[in-house]
Formats: sequence, structure tokens, C-alpha cells
Amino acid sequence: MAFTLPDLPYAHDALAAGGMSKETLEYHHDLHHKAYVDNGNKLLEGSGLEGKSLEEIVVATYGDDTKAGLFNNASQHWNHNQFWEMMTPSYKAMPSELEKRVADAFGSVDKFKEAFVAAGVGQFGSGWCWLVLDKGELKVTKTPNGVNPLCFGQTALLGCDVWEHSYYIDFRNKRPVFIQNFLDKLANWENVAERLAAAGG
Ligand code: MN3
Repeated sequence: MAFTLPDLPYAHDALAAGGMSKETLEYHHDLHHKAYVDNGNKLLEGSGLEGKSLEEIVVATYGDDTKAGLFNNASQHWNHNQFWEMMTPSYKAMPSELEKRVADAFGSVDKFKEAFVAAGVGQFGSGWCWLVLDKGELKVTKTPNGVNPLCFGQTALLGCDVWEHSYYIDFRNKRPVFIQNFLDKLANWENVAERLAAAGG
């Protein structure tokens, strides 16, 4: 099954009030994400994995040096599919049940946010920082390049793209400010709660 670029779940200018500009989404979705889809499709051809789901392809190619290009593009396609859904133009505070769960796991919501920002800032070069469910436990993690929680059997609850293309137009070199803003103004906490519930967490 070929990869296809999904439409954004909101207009390109819908996140501008939350700090992510129309220009960023035009570059990030229409060009960067599209390139992962197009390159992934070229590499999928003849790989023997054509009939597999995107998730199966990511897991099957992780750590396989002979399929590194397919892994990079397929995993980045999956990551961006999640990332668009993990943001919302109508930001709301965490649902109370999720808030309690996060506070139980990290000490407080602020401590969780500190750990999430630190993970993203501590990812040297390109990559992602995540809130994951790992064997029933909430954890903050970071991954390089296109690597994602699927590779470790974890459920991605929230992920922030810390590649420079994700923030340079709006925040220039200020990655910590971008990630804090993502948590405070863009994160779709209802989506996080849905993911947690769907994972039985
Ligand atoms: Mn990106």
C-alpha cells in the first residue's frame, strides 16, 4: 500500500495564534512531510514490504542497515501523521483524569513539562521528544532523526518534532521556547487522553 500525504486536520493558518505560522506549516507539511511520502514510496517499491501497513514497515526496517532509507522516510511519515493530530487550534488544559495521571507519574504537570522540554533540548541534532506509555508506565523519551516509540514497543501519546525545520521560521534558534510553547499553546491533550485510553493505559 503506497504512502499518501494526509491533509492537515486544520487550515494552514489555524495554529498561528498558538505560535506556529502558516509559513511553517506550508513548508513543514506541504514540502517536508510530502518529501518523506514521495521518497518512502520510491524506496518501498521492490522492498518486499509493499503489502504491509505503515506501522509494520517502521518496525520491520528499524535497525536494518540495508533498509535504512525506507525506515527513515516511513518513520518520518508516521511521526508527522501523529504530530499534526497532536496539535490543536483550540487549545484546552489537560482533562482532569490525564492531569492526575501525569502528576502521579512525574510529581506535577510542571515537572512533566520540564522533563519534556529537557528531553527535546537534550536531543543533539534532529529528532523528537515524546510522552509515551511503556509497559503501563508514563515516560518522557527522546529519539534521534526518525526513530519513534513504535521501534521500542511503546505507545506514542505526545510527540514534538525538534528538527530545525519544525521551529526555525517562528522561533529561530530557540528550541526550548518552541517546545514550551508547544506544551502550553498547541498540544492536543484530549488526543493524548484518547491515545492513553485506547492503549488501555
Ligand atoms: Mn518534521
